[in-house]
Amino acid sequence: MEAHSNTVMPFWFLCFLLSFFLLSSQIKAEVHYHDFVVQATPVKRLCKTHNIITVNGQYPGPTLEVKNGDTLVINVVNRARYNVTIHWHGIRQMRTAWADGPEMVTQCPIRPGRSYTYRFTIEGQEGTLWWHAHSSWLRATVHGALIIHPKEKTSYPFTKPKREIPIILGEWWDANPIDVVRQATRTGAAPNTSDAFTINGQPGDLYKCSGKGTTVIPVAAGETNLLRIINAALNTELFFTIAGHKMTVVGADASYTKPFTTSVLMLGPGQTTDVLVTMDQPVSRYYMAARAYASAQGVPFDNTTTTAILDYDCGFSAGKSGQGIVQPKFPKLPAYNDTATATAFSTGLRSPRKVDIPGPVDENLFFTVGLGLFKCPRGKRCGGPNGTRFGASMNNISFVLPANFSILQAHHLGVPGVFTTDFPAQPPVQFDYTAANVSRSLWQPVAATKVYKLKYGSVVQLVLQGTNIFAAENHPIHIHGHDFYILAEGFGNFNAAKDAARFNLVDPPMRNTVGVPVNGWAVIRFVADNPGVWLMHCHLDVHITWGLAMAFLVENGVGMLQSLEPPPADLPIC
Ligand SMILES: *[C@@H]1O[C@H](CO)[C@@H](O)[C@H](O)[C@H]1NC(C)=O
Ligand SMILES: *[C@@H]1O[C@H](CO)[C@@H](O)[C@H](O)[C@H]1NC(C)=O
Ligand SMILES: *[C@@H]1O[C@H](CO)[C@@H](O)[C@H](O)[C@H]1NC(C)=O
Ligand SMILES: *[C@@H]1O[C@H](CO)[C@@H](O)[C@H](O)[C@H]1NC(C)=O
Ligand SMILES: *[C@@H]1O[C@H](CO)[C@@H](O)[C@H](O)[C@H]1NC(C)=O
Ligand SMILES: *[C@@H]1O[C@H](CO)[C@@H](O)[C@H](O)[C@H]1NC(C)=O
Ligand SMILES: *[C@@H]1O[C@H](CO)[C@@H](O)[C@H](O)[C@H]1NC(C)=O
Ligand SMILES: *[C@@H]1O[C@H](CO)[C@@H](O)[C@H](O)[C@H]1NC(C)=O
Ligand SMILES: [Cu+2]
Repeated sequence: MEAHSNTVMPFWFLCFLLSFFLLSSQIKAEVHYHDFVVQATPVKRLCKTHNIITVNGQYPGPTLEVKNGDTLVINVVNRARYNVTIHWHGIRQMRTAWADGPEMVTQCPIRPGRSYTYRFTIEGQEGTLWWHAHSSWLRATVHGALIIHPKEKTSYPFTKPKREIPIILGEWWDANPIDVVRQATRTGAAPNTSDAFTINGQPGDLYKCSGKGTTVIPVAAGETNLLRIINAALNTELFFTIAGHKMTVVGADASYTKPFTTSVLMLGPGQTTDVLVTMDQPVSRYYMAARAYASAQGVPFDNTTTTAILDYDCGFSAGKSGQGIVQPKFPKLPAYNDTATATAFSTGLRSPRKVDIPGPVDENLFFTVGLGLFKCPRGKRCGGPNGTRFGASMNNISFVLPANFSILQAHHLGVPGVFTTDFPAQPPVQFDYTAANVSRSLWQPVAATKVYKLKYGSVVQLVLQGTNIFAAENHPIHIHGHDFYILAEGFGNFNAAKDAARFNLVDPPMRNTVGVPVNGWAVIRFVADNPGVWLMHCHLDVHITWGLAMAFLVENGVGMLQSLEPPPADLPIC
């Protein structure tokens, strides 16, 4: 009897233990450790080899896959010859602003030969985000996907897709991008436009010397796949489409959306879109393609087209039956200036169900966003229009990064003289923002490091108003550390009396980057529930270089859980 029960008990117990572990492993939060070595890596594109800066020798960089609730610990080692920082785009970073990454805003750069460990937890986010360098123009090649799965893989609010495929749209210069921005900064002229766009690092069949490397995505007839599309391009908003296939949008910027079907997407740099695509076409090969949505008139842009191939039934393309390679079908792309299509896409996005809109509003803010021109400093020659140098601003303040302390550090340590807290809540001068003839006396902004202070928990409504100074353009405005609801968007000047009636207070989409329509406006609302310093900027790097940025300083609330954590011991200092 004794022997019998001895053999039965452990077996029974083992089963119990096993099922316990299986269950708990599905819900238990994990800690993911990674090493990111930033280094020069030879990469050949468009017939030429360049020593580009990569993470771990990969272009695009490694994909991070985590679950909601997990913690990431990423040791970034800088073996490149440039200063670098890494930003985890769209991650809320609750109380961990020290890990957000924008250079001189939340940290000093990681110098060559040094390292810094970013540590943060994913809290209540699911979907597609990405990471990228946030120092000079390094993000051109230093970027990768950051995919957040639900805690349990079965809990997507849509049928579980067969495959999940990251599609990273990039921008390539046949030059060192750092040289390109340095030249522009030196001369004051507009930087050179890029030479190619890429899909998962490859320009595709329409560029010289590129056909062999074209990205091929194997799929099988009948299955439904999830494409996680990221616009990692530096300076270009992109249309994206697939020959013969409709896309059902189910998420954007790691927030789920009410499913809607479209044949074309528009993503500004920084934005992501998750789409379901059913492989319901005859077995063959189909191009997916991306090219510019160039909303500014008379401004040069890269007018090339990147492609990748959706390949039904792996091996078909190799000509199994000896009939040779099938020429993929090519999709129809919108015209470069097709603002109607861009608008139809952005206004088609909705939250999946009725949302509890934060209110009442504590802070009613109105910020202009746009370009400007600076007079050339005495004794210099400038390469901008008529001998000026390009600038850009929010509420006429052209943002300048501090030199000796990050803003967050200066705030934390109480160092004076690094920034001021007088960023204006309203434009200092009211004018017809979108007129064709904005007076020249208004074109030159003021260079300064100003932040806007927000009380912990305050509800912020912000009107972002594009201007027609120099050139109107669709600006993808990104806020660090916060998601926001987009209540409305429109063209011309925002009119509070008239346009408040257009606010969607039922199911507005939630995003971290909003495309402010060309010569138009967008209204967003968010809760400042994350203490720290949070950069808000245009995600066209050429515009942030010119100063199209500001920062919110969110004060601590009550107690530890509403306060910024202490800085990590290895935080880089200047
Ligand atoms: C920018 O383009 C001009 C004209 O093509 C060229 O002379 C210059 O070298 C380019 N700059 C960089 C940094 O590649
Ligand atoms: C792209 O621009 C170049 C010159 O800027 C022009 O010659 C060419 O026709 C354009 N290509 C397309 C596809 O629009
Ligand atoms: C777009 O560009 C085309 C050709 O350059 C032009 O004919 C058309 O008027 C433009 N459309 C808009 C909406 O600007
Ligand atoms: C440059 O100067 C010319 C001649 O005065 C003027 O017509 C043009 O509008 C100016 N361009 C800009 C961008 O200021
Ligand atoms: C940074 O520190 C240096 C050396 O102390 C000083 O000369 C400089 O003025 C400081 N820069 C700023 C923007 O405060
Ligand atoms: C701009 O044009 C409008 C309409 O033509 C005119 O009423 C206004 O005075 C002009 N404004 C400036 C600053 O020239
Ligand atoms: C920006 O500020 C400068 C300096 O005060 C002023 O000349 C200019 O008119 C202002 N422009 C706007 C749009 O407020
Ligand atoms: C790199 O960062 C250090 C420390 O902040 C700074 O002193 C140096 O000027 C930076 N180098 C470049 C090239 O920006
Ligand atoms: Cu960003």
